[in-house]
Amino acid sequence: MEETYLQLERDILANGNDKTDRTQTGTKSLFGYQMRFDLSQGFPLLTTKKVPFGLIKSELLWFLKGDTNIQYLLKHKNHIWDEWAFKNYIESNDYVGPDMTDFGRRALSDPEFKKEYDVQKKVFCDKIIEDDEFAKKFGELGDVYGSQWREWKTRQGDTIDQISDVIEAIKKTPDSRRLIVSAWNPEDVPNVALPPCHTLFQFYVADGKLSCQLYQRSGDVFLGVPFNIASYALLTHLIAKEVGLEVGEFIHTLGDAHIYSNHMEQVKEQLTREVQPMPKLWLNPDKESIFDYDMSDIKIEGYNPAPPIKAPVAV
Ligand code: DHF
Ligand code: TMP
Repeated sequence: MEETYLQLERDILANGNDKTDRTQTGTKSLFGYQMRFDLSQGFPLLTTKKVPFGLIKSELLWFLKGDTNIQYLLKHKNHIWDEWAFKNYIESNDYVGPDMTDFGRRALSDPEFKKEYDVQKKVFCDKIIEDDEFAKKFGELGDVYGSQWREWKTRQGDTIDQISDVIEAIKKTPDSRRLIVSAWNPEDVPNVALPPCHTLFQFYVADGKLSCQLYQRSGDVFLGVPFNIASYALLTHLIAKEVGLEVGEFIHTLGDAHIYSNHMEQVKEQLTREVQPMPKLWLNPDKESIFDYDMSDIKIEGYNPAPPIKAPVAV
């Protein structure tokens, strides 16, 4: 299964278009790519580098709570969304520290600046955890996944809980061709920290198995995509369990699938490594609703990955 992901990396290295991008890092990219993962064969967590499953769990539980404030993530020692909240803070009038404009790129090229940046970001994160008022103001990422999934705002002023609705629909009309959750709301796109990368997903039931296909408009193949694969595999397992089905396939369809220019060496290193058997997922059998899980109710077993490979995230 992991081989399909490694093949994506190889295909981009061999045939990717050189493109500029919003973050000014530069990428090699392909448009339109599909990977299929048979979830009955094992859990698709990459073994050619260690992928921190704890962070994937806490991020998914955060989405499922409908939460869009990074305070929950920070309390779970998850820092994958820090930069996007920090950006809002330093651009506000409340921030009085040293100039942090363009911190993502400057931290990569200027070690003195990086020290200062690390200090300021730590101060920011500590304050988000300790000060609820501050967190309300600056920990909020806007109408990102949690909000669109659980509280999509309608023109009438109501909200739609797309996750609850899709679960009900899978139970009542498993053959429906409308089992869809959309995170892409054109009205909100100009106002969010980062417009949804995983844009829309659809479920499909056959032979007592639940499959899920994701359309991801933009995929950071080295950093984000391994998280996205594991996250949607986990979501499919959670929903399958609640509706009483086995798991089928996770189908990952990518729009712009890219490798950043500062991830090339890491990708080449990863491609020299040998694939290990896929781990297995354990879910607490006592939990019924997808909304009842805590961190300790979800575990990964038999995971023996190669060491992690560090790479800078483009902000
Ligand atoms: N922007 C970009 N340019 N790429 C992304 O993948 C991305 N992902 C976001 C938000 N913005 C993004 C949310 N998801 C990491 C993984 C997923 C993620 C954000 C960051 C990441 O840095 N992963 C590291 C480990 C981080 C850690 O241990 O704290 C990794 O090596 O997988
Ligand atoms: P973009 O909005 O300019 O496409 O930038 C978003 C970047 O973040 C892009 O490199 C894709 C990456 N990304 C993922 O790959 N997966 C994710 O889950 C998220 C949130 C972002």
